Amino acid sequence: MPRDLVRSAFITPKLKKQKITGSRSVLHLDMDAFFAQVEQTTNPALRGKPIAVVGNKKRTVIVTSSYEARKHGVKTGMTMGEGTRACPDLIFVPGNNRKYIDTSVKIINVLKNFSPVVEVFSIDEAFVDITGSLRLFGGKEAIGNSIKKRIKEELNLTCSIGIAPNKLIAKLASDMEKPDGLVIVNDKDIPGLLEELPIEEICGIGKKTGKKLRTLGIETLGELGRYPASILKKKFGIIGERLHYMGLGIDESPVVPMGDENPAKSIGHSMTFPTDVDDREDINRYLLLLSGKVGRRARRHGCLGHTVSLYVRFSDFTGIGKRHTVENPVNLDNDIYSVASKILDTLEVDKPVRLLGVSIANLIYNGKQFPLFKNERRDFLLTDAMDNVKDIFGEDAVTYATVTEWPSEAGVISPAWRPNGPRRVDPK
Ligand code: TTP
Ligand code: MG
Repeated sequence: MPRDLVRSAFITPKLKKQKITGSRSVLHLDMDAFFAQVEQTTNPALRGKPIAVVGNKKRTVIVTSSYEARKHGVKTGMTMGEGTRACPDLIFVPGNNRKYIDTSVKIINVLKNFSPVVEVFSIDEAFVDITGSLRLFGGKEAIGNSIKKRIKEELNLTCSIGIAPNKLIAKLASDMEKPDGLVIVNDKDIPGLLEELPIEEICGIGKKTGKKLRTLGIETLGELGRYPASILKKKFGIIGERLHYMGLGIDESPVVPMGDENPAKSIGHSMTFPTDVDDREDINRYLLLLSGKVGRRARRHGCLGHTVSLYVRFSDFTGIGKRHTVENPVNLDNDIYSVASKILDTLEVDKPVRLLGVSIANLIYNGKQFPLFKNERRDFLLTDAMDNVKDIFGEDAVTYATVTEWPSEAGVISPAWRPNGPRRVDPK
Protein backbone atom coordinates (compact mmCIF):
# COMPACT_ATOMS: atom_id res chain seq x y z
CA MET A 1 0.00 0.00 0.00
CA PRO A 2 1.44 3.45 -0.85
CA ARG A 3 2.73 5.26 2.24
CA ASP A 4 0.35 8.20 2.08
CA LEU A 5 -2.59 5.84 1.84
CA VAL A 6 -1.45 4.02 4.95
CA ARG A 7 -1.20 7.31 6.77
CA SER A 8 -4.62 8.54 5.72
CA ALA A 9 -6.16 5.28 6.89
CA PHE A 10 -4.83 6.12 10.33
CA ILE A 11 -6.70 9.40 10.71
CA THR A 12 -8.85 8.83 13.74
CA PRO A 13 -12.59 9.46 13.75
CA LYS A 14 -12.03 11.89 16.65
CA LEU A 15 -9.59 14.00 14.68
CA LYS A 16 -11.89 14.05 11.68
CA LYS A 17 -14.70 15.11 14.04
CA GLN A 18 -17.29 13.14 12.16
CA LYS A 19 -19.80 10.57 13.20
CA ILE A 20 -18.36 7.12 13.06
CA THR A 21 -19.86 5.13 10.26
CA GLY A 22 -19.01 1.76 8.83
CA SER A 23 -17.59 -1.17 10.69
CA ARG A 24 -14.63 -0.62 12.96
CA SER A 25 -12.22 -3.08 14.48
CA VAL A 26 -11.25 -2.25 18.04
CA LEU A 27 -8.73 -4.28 20.00
CA HIS A 28 -8.64 -4.35 23.80
CA LEU A 29 -5.58 -5.66 25.59
CA ASP A 30 -5.55 -6.58 29.27
CA MET A 31 -2.44 -8.02 30.89
CA ASP A 32 -2.94 -11.21 32.90
CA ALA A 33 -2.45 -10.81 36.67
CA PHE A 34 -0.27 -7.87 35.72
CA PHE A 35 1.74 -6.93 38.82
CA ALA A 36 2.05 -10.58 39.86
CA GLN A 37 3.26 -11.65 36.42
CA VAL A 38 5.86 -8.87 36.33
CA GLU A 39 7.15 -10.04 39.71
CA GLN A 40 7.31 -13.63 38.49
CA THR A 41 9.22 -12.77 35.33
CA THR A 42 11.73 -10.61 37.19
CA ASN A 43 12.26 -13.21 39.94
CA PRO A 44 12.37 -16.77 38.57
CA ALA A 45 12.04 -18.18 42.11
CA LEU A 46 8.43 -16.95 42.11
CA ARG A 47 7.45 -18.56 38.80
CA GLY A 48 4.68 -21.15 38.98
CA LYS A 49 4.05 -20.24 42.63
CA PRO A 50 1.00 -18.72 44.33
CA ILE A 51 2.03 -15.13 44.98
CA ALA A 52 0.16 -12.02 46.09
CA VAL A 53 1.37 -8.49 45.44
CA VAL A 54 0.86 -6.18 48.40
CA GLY A 55 1.68 -2.58 49.25
CA ASN A 56 4.63 -1.75 51.47
CA LYS A 57 2.47 -0.21 54.15
CA LYS A 58 1.51 -1.89 57.38
CA ARG A 59 -2.19 -1.92 56.58
CA THR A 60 -2.02 -3.34 53.17
CA VAL A 61 -4.33 -5.50 51.13
CA ILE A 62 -3.73 -7.85 48.23
CA VAL A 63 -3.54 -5.74 45.07
CA THR A 64 -3.43 -8.72 42.74
CA SER A 65 -2.38 -12.35 42.80
CA SER A 66 -0.92 -14.89 40.40
CA TYR A 67 -3.27 -17.35 38.72
CA GLU A 68 -1.70 -20.10 40.86
CA ALA A 69 -2.98 -18.21 43.94
CA ARG A 70 -6.38 -17.44 42.40
CA LYS A 71 -7.00 -21.19 42.03
CA HIS A 72 -7.10 -21.35 45.83
CA GLY A 73 -9.57 -18.47 46.10
CA VAL A 74 -7.13 -15.61 46.73
CA LYS A 75 -8.77 -12.36 45.60
CA THR A 76 -7.87 -8.70 45.14
CA GLY A 77 -8.81 -6.68 48.22
CA MET A 78 -8.26 -9.51 50.73
CA THR A 79 -6.14 -8.79 53.78
CA MET A 80 -2.88 -10.74 54.09
CA GLY A 81 -4.53 -12.90 56.78
CA GLU A 82 -7.45 -13.75 54.51
CA GLY A 83 -5.00 -14.57 51.73
CA THR A 84 -3.01 -16.99 53.91
CA ARG A 85 -6.21 -18.65 55.11
CA ALA A 86 -7.29 -19.25 51.51
CA CYS A 87 -3.84 -20.43 50.44
CA PRO A 88 -1.37 -21.34 53.23
CA ASP A 89 1.61 -21.36 50.80
CA LEU A 90 0.88 -17.87 49.54
CA ILE A 91 4.04 -15.78 49.04
CA PHE A 92 3.64 -12.03 49.63
CA VAL A 93 5.62 -9.72 47.37
CA PRO A 94 5.75 -5.96 48.03
CA GLY A 95 4.78 -4.05 44.91
CA ASN A 96 7.17 -1.88 42.94
CA ASN A 97 5.36 0.81 40.96
CA ARG A 98 8.46 1.86 39.00
CA LYS A 99 8.72 -1.63 37.49
CA TYR A 100 5.03 -1.72 36.50
CA ILE A 101 5.14 1.73 34.93
CA ASP A 102 8.26 0.88 32.91
CA THR A 103 6.66 -2.36 31.72
CA SER A 104 3.43 -0.60 30.85
CA VAL A 105 5.27 1.93 28.70
CA LYS A 106 7.02 -0.92 26.84
CA ILE A 107 3.67 -2.63 26.20
CA ILE A 108 2.20 0.60 24.82
CA ASN A 109 5.20 0.92 22.52
CA VAL A 110 4.57 -2.57 21.14
CA LEU A 111 0.94 -1.62 20.45
CA LYS A 112 2.00 1.53 18.62
CA ASN A 113 3.68 -0.66 16.01
CA PHE A 114 0.27 -1.88 14.93
CA SER A 115 -1.67 1.42 14.88
CA PRO A 116 -1.04 4.93 16.12
CA VAL A 117 -4.56 5.03 17.57
CA VAL A 118 -3.74 3.66 21.02
CA GLU A 119 -5.77 4.70 24.04
CA VAL A 120 -4.22 3.83 27.39
CA PHE A 121 -7.09 2.82 29.64
CA SER A 122 -5.17 1.91 32.80
CA ILE A 123 -1.76 0.64 33.85
CA ASP A 124 -2.40 -2.72 32.17
CA GLU A 125 -5.15 -2.05 29.64
CA ALA A 126 -5.31 -0.31 26.30
CA PHE A 127 -7.63 0.03 23.32
CA VAL A 128 -6.25 0.09 19.79
CA ASP A 129 -8.28 1.04 16.73
CA ILE A 130 -6.96 -1.41 14.16
CA THR A 131 -9.52 -0.65 11.41
CA GLY A 132 -6.86 0.96 9.27
CA SER A 133 -4.23 -1.70 9.97
CA LEU A 134 -6.13 -4.85 9.01
CA ARG A 135 -4.87 -5.11 5.43
CA LEU A 136 -1.35 -4.17 6.32
CA PHE A 137 -0.97 -6.86 8.99
CA GLY A 138 -3.20 -9.59 7.55
CA GLY A 139 -6.43 -9.28 9.53
CA LYS A 140 -7.73 -9.29 13.10
CA GLU A 141 -6.47 -12.67 14.22
CA ALA A 142 -3.02 -12.03 12.77
CA ILE A 143 -2.77 -8.69 14.60
CA GLY A 144 -3.97 -10.22 17.88
CA ASN A 145 -1.49 -13.07 17.62
CA SER A 146 1.41 -10.82 16.58
CA ILE A 147 0.86 -8.50 19.55
CA LYS A 148 0.70 -11.45 21.93
CA LYS A 149 3.85 -12.93 20.42
CA ARG A 150 5.82 -9.71 20.67
CA ILE A 151 4.81 -9.07 24.27
CA LYS A 152 5.80 -12.65 25.13
CA GLU A 153 9.12 -12.46 23.30
CA GLU A 154 10.14 -8.98 24.41
CA LEU A 155 8.76 -8.90 27.95
CA ASN A 156 8.06 -12.56 28.74
CA LEU A 157 4.49 -11.69 29.73
CA THR A 158 1.09 -13.02 28.65
CA CYS A 159 -1.95 -10.92 27.95
CA SER A 160 -5.55 -11.38 26.88
CA ILE A 161 -6.94 -9.69 23.82
CA GLY A 162 -10.46 -9.02 22.61
CA ILE A 163 -11.24 -7.72 19.11
CA ALA A 164 -14.72 -6.43 18.31
CA PRO A 165 -16.57 -3.70 16.39
CA ASN A 166 -16.43 -1.36 19.39
CA LYS A 167 -14.71 -0.67 22.72
CA LEU A 168 -17.56 -1.99 24.86
CA ILE A 169 -17.56 -5.44 23.28
CA ALA A 170 -13.77 -5.57 22.83
CA LYS A 171 -13.35 -5.09 26.58
CA LEU A 172 -15.88 -7.80 27.27
CA ALA A 173 -14.13 -10.13 24.81
CA SER A 174 -10.66 -9.72 26.32
CA ASP A 175 -12.02 -11.05 29.62
CA MET A 176 -13.69 -14.12 28.12
CA GLU A 177 -10.71 -16.43 27.84
CA LYS A 178 -8.31 -15.17 30.47
CA PRO A 179 -5.40 -15.86 30.82
CA ASP A 180 -3.57 -15.78 27.47
CA GLY A 181 -6.82 -15.45 25.50
CA LEU A 182 -7.64 -14.09 22.06
CA VAL A 183 -11.35 -13.65 21.38
CA ILE A 184 -12.77 -12.13 18.23
CA VAL A 185 -16.41 -11.02 18.28
CA ASN A 186 -18.13 -10.06 15.03
CA ASP A 187 -21.28 -7.96 14.65
CA LYS A 188 -23.45 -11.01 14.10
CA ASP A 189 -22.24 -12.67 17.35
CA ILE A 190 -23.16 -9.74 19.61
CA PRO A 191 -26.87 -10.42 20.30
CA GLY A 192 -26.19 -14.06 21.24
CA LEU A 193 -23.27 -13.04 23.43
CA LEU A 194 -25.27 -10.48 25.42
CA GLU A 195 -28.56 -12.36 25.70
CA GLU A 196 -27.80 -14.29 28.91
CA LEU A 197 -24.97 -12.14 30.26
CA PRO A 198 -25.57 -10.53 33.70
CA ILE A 199 -25.71 -6.72 33.39
CA GLU A 200 -22.73 -6.11 35.69
CA GLU A 201 -20.42 -7.95 33.29
CA ILE A 202 -20.28 -4.99 30.98
CA CYS A 203 -17.82 -2.15 31.66
CA GLY A 204 -19.82 0.88 32.78
CA ILE A 205 -22.51 -0.84 34.81
CA GLY A 206 -21.29 -0.74 38.38
CA LYS A 207 -22.85 -2.12 41.55
CA LYS A 208 -25.14 0.87 42.07
CA THR A 209 -26.54 1.03 38.54
CA GLY A 210 -26.79 -2.76 38.47
CA LYS A 211 -28.89 -2.75 41.63
CA LYS A 212 -31.19 -0.07 40.25
CA LEU A 213 -31.61 -1.97 36.98
CA ARG A 214 -32.42 -5.16 38.87
CA THR A 215 -35.23 -3.40 40.73
CA LEU A 216 -36.73 -2.84 37.27
CA GLY A 217 -36.51 -6.58 36.67
CA ILE A 218 -33.56 -6.28 34.29
CA GLU A 219 -31.00 -8.99 34.96
CA THR A 220 -29.29 -9.67 31.65
CA LEU A 221 -27.93 -7.44 28.91
CA GLY A 222 -30.44 -9.00 26.51
CA GLU A 223 -33.26 -7.78 28.76
CA LEU A 224 -31.63 -4.37 29.04
CA GLY A 225 -31.54 -4.03 25.24
CA ARG A 226 -35.24 -4.86 24.96
CA TYR A 227 -36.31 -2.56 27.79
CA PRO A 228 -38.00 0.62 26.55
CA ALA A 229 -35.33 3.31 26.16
CA SER A 230 -37.83 6.02 27.18
CA ILE A 231 -38.29 4.52 30.66
CA LEU A 232 -34.53 4.10 31.10
CA LYS A 233 -34.07 7.77 30.20
CA LYS A 234 -36.70 8.78 32.72
CA LYS A 235 -35.12 6.70 35.50
CA PHE A 236 -31.44 7.34 34.77
CA GLY A 237 -31.31 10.69 32.97
CA ILE A 238 -28.65 11.09 30.31
CA ILE A 239 -27.03 7.72 30.95
CA GLY A 240 -30.40 6.00 30.35
CA GLU A 241 -29.88 6.16 26.63
CA ARG A 242 -26.34 4.86 26.96
CA LEU A 243 -27.60 1.95 29.06
CA HIS A 244 -30.08 1.09 26.33
CA TYR A 245 -27.28 1.00 23.75
CA MET A 246 -25.11 -1.05 26.09
CA GLY A 247 -27.83 -3.68 26.17
CA LEU A 248 -27.73 -3.76 22.38
CA GLY A 249 -23.93 -3.88 22.32
CA ILE A 250 -23.74 -0.55 20.51
CA ASP A 251 -20.91 1.84 21.39
CA GLU A 252 -19.81 4.58 19.07
CA SER A 253 -17.18 6.09 21.34
CA PRO A 254 -13.90 6.48 19.46
CA VAL A 255 -10.55 5.16 20.57
CA VAL A 256 -8.90 8.37 21.73
CA PRO A 257 -5.16 8.30 21.08
CA MET A 258 -2.76 9.59 23.68
CA GLY A 259 -2.38 13.31 23.86
CA ASP A 260 -5.91 13.79 22.59
CA GLU A 261 -7.70 13.27 25.89
CA ASN A 262 -9.62 16.01 27.61
CA PRO A 263 -7.35 17.82 30.04
CA ALA A 264 -7.68 16.72 33.66
CA LYS A 265 -10.34 18.52 35.68
CA SER A 266 -8.60 18.04 38.99
CA ILE A 267 -5.32 16.83 40.42
CA GLY A 268 -5.31 15.09 43.76
CA HIS A 269 -3.35 12.87 46.02
CA SER A 270 -4.48 10.96 49.09
CA MET A 271 -2.92 8.52 51.48
CA THR A 272 -3.84 6.17 54.27
CA PHE A 273 -1.35 6.48 57.10
CA PRO A 274 0.57 3.47 58.42
CA THR A 275 -1.05 4.16 61.81
CA ASP A 276 -3.84 6.60 62.67
CA VAL A 277 -2.60 10.11 63.43
CA ASP A 278 -4.05 12.45 66.04
CA ASP A 279 -1.30 14.97 66.57
CA ARG A 280 -1.98 18.18 64.64
CA GLU A 281 1.71 18.65 63.89
CA ASP A 282 1.91 15.20 62.35
CA ILE A 283 -1.26 15.91 60.37
CA ASN A 284 0.33 19.14 59.13
CA ARG A 285 3.44 17.29 57.98
CA TYR A 286 1.36 14.90 55.94
CA LEU A 287 -0.66 17.80 54.62
CA LEU A 288 2.54 19.44 53.37
CA LEU A 289 3.68 16.20 51.78
CA LEU A 290 0.37 15.76 49.98
CA SER A 291 0.29 19.41 48.90
CA GLY A 292 3.81 18.90 47.53
CA LYS A 293 2.73 15.85 45.52
CA VAL A 294 -0.24 17.72 44.06
CA GLY A 295 1.78 20.87 43.39
CA ARG A 296 4.57 18.99 41.65
CA ARG A 297 2.13 17.31 39.28
CA ALA A 298 0.33 20.56 38.58
CA ARG A 299 3.55 22.43 37.83
CA ARG A 300 4.83 19.70 35.59
CA HIS A 301 1.79 20.17 33.44
CA GLY A 302 1.64 23.92 33.58
CA CYS A 303 -1.63 24.22 35.45
CA LEU A 304 -2.89 26.00 38.54
CA GLY A 305 -6.07 25.47 40.54
CA HIS A 306 -8.58 27.98 41.84
CA THR A 307 -10.13 25.49 44.23
CA VAL A 308 -8.36 23.47 46.92
CA SER A 309 -10.18 20.53 48.50
CA LEU A 310 -9.36 18.60 51.63
CA TYR A 311 -10.75 15.22 52.58
CA VAL A 312 -10.27 13.67 56.00
CA ARG A 313 -11.20 10.09 56.83
CA PHE A 314 -11.24 9.16 60.50
CA SER A 315 -10.29 5.94 62.26
CA ASP A 316 -13.96 4.93 62.38
CA PHE A 317 -14.18 5.33 58.58
CA THR A 318 -16.42 8.39 58.78
CA GLY A 319 -15.20 11.19 56.59
CA ILE A 320 -15.51 14.88 55.99
CA GLY A 321 -14.51 16.99 53.01
CA LYS A 322 -14.50 20.67 52.24
CA ARG A 323 -13.29 22.94 49.47
CA HIS A 324 -12.16 26.50 49.29
CA THR A 325 -11.85 28.71 46.23
CA VAL A 326 -9.15 31.34 46.05
CA GLU A 327 -8.97 34.34 43.75
CA ASN A 328 -5.39 33.71 42.61
CA PRO A 329 -4.94 30.13 41.41
CA VAL A 330 -2.28 28.06 43.16
CA ASN A 331 0.26 25.37 42.29
CA LEU A 332 3.14 26.00 44.70
CA ASP A 333 3.41 23.45 47.54
CA ASN A 334 3.22 26.13 50.21
CA ASP A 335 0.22 27.88 48.68
CA ILE A 336 -1.76 24.65 48.39
CA TYR A 337 -0.69 23.71 51.89
CA SER A 338 -1.77 27.00 53.42
CA VAL A 339 -5.27 26.78 51.89
CA ALA A 340 -5.59 23.09 52.88
CA SER A 341 -4.42 23.91 56.38
CA LYS A 342 -6.98 26.73 56.69
CA ILE A 343 -9.70 24.30 55.59
CA LEU A 344 -8.50 21.85 58.24
CA ASP A 345 -8.84 24.58 60.89
CA THR A 346 -12.54 24.84 60.09
CA LEU A 347 -13.15 21.08 60.42
CA GLU A 348 -13.95 19.30 63.60
CA VAL A 349 -11.12 16.80 63.99
CA ASP A 350 -12.01 14.98 67.19
CA LYS A 351 -10.97 11.47 66.20
CA PRO A 352 -7.68 10.00 64.98
CA VAL A 353 -7.16 10.50 61.26
CA ARG A 354 -6.76 7.49 58.98
CA LEU A 355 -6.51 9.16 55.58
CA LEU A 356 -5.96 12.61 54.15
CA GLY A 357 -6.60 13.74 50.60
CA VAL A 358 -5.68 17.04 48.97
CA SER A 359 -6.71 18.11 45.50
CA ILE A 360 -6.93 21.18 43.32
CA ALA A 361 -9.68 21.83 40.78
CA ASN A 362 -11.01 24.63 38.58
CA LEU A 363 -7.76 24.28 36.71
CA ILE A 364 -6.27 26.76 34.32
CA TYR A 365 -3.46 25.74 32.00
CA ASN A 366 -1.12 28.63 31.49
CA GLY A 367 2.36 27.23 31.85
CA LYS A 368 5.04 28.60 34.09
CA GLN A 369 4.81 32.30 34.86
CA PHE A 370 7.34 34.21 36.85
CA PRO A 371 5.56 36.08 39.67
CA LEU A 372 5.41 39.85 39.47
CA PHE A 373 5.79 40.62 43.15
CA LYS A 374 8.99 40.18 45.11
CA ASN A 375 7.43 38.39 48.09
CA GLU A 376 5.95 35.74 45.79
CA ARG A 377 9.21 35.20 43.96
CA ARG A 378 11.05 33.58 46.88
CA ASP A 379 8.60 30.68 47.09
CA PHE A 380 8.48 30.36 43.32
CA LEU A 381 12.27 30.19 43.00
CA LEU A 382 12.61 27.78 45.90
CA THR A 383 9.98 25.45 44.47
CA ASP A 384 11.52 25.68 41.02
CA ALA A 385 14.94 24.77 42.42
CA MET A 386 13.44 21.77 44.25
CA ASP A 387 11.69 20.67 41.05
CA ASN A 388 14.96 20.83 39.15
CA VAL A 389 16.75 18.71 41.76
CA LYS A 390 13.90 16.16 41.67
CA ASP A 391 13.99 16.05 37.87
CA ILE A 392 17.63 15.03 37.98
CA PHE A 393 17.96 13.00 41.19
CA GLY A 394 14.46 11.62 41.74
CA GLU A 395 11.40 12.48 43.80
CA ASP A 396 13.01 11.67 47.14
CA ALA A 397 16.16 13.74 46.57
CA VAL A 398 14.93 16.86 48.35
CA THR A 399 12.10 17.64 50.73
CA TYR A 400 11.13 19.95 53.59
CA ALA A 401 12.91 19.73 56.93
CA THR A 402 9.65 18.96 58.74
CA VAL A 403 9.05 16.09 56.41
CA THR A 404 11.58 13.32 56.37
CA GLU A 405 9.57 10.18 55.81
CA TRP A 406 7.06 9.30 53.19
CA PRO A 407 5.39 5.97 53.76
CA SER A 408 5.79 3.87 50.66
CA GLU A 409 2.78 3.54 48.42
CA ALA A 410 4.20 0.81 46.24
CA GLY A 411 1.66 -1.63 44.98
CA VAL A 412 -1.34 0.46 44.12
CA ILE A 413 -1.59 2.52 40.98
CA SER A 414 -4.62 4.67 40.37
CA PRO A 415 -6.94 3.45 37.62
CA ALA A 416 -6.56 6.96 36.17
CA TRP A 417 -2.87 6.33 35.52
CA ARG A 418 -1.63 7.44 32.11
CA PRO A 419 1.94 7.48 30.83
CA ASN A 420 1.66 11.23 30.26
CA GLY A 421 -0.54 13.93 31.64
CA PRO A 422 -1.28 15.40 35.03
CA ARG A 423 -3.10 12.32 36.31
CA ARG A 424 0.09 10.33 36.04
CA VAL A 425 1.16 8.64 39.24
CA ASP A 426 4.61 9.75 40.21
CA PRO A 427 6.74 6.72 40.86
CA LYS A 428 8.51 6.50 44.18
P1 TTP B 1 -6.58 -5.82 36.63
O1 TTP B 1 -6.43 -5.84 35.14
O2 TTP B 1 -7.90 -5.54 37.22
O3 TTP B 1 -6.12 -7.23 37.23
P2 TTP B 1 -4.90 -8.16 36.85
O4 TTP B 1 -4.18 -7.69 35.64
O5 TTP B 1 -4.04 -8.31 38.08
O6 TTP B 1 -5.59 -9.54 36.59
P3 TTP B 1 -6.47 -10.02 35.34
O7 TTP B 1 -5.70 -11.14 34.72
O8 TTP B 1 -7.76 -10.48 35.93
O9 TTP B 1 -6.61 -8.84 34.42
O10 TTP B 1 -5.56 -4.76 37.25
C1 TTP B 1 -4.29 -4.52 36.71
C2 TTP B 1 -3.27 -4.22 37.79
O11 TTP B 1 -3.68 -3.06 38.50
C3 TTP B 1 -3.16 -5.33 38.82
O12 TTP B 1 -2.17 -6.28 38.49
C4 TTP B 1 -2.88 -4.61 40.07
C5 TTP B 1 -3.39 -3.22 39.88
N1 TTP B 1 -4.60 -2.98 40.70
C6 TTP B 1 -4.54 -2.08 41.74
O13 TTP B 1 -3.50 -1.46 41.97
N2 TTP B 1 -5.65 -1.91 42.52
C7 TTP B 1 -6.82 -2.58 42.28
O14 TTP B 1 -7.80 -2.39 42.98
C8 TTP B 1 -6.88 -3.49 41.16
C9 TTP B 1 -8.14 -4.22 40.84
C10 TTP B 1 -5.74 -3.66 40.42
MG1 MG C 1 -5.21 -7.22 33.88
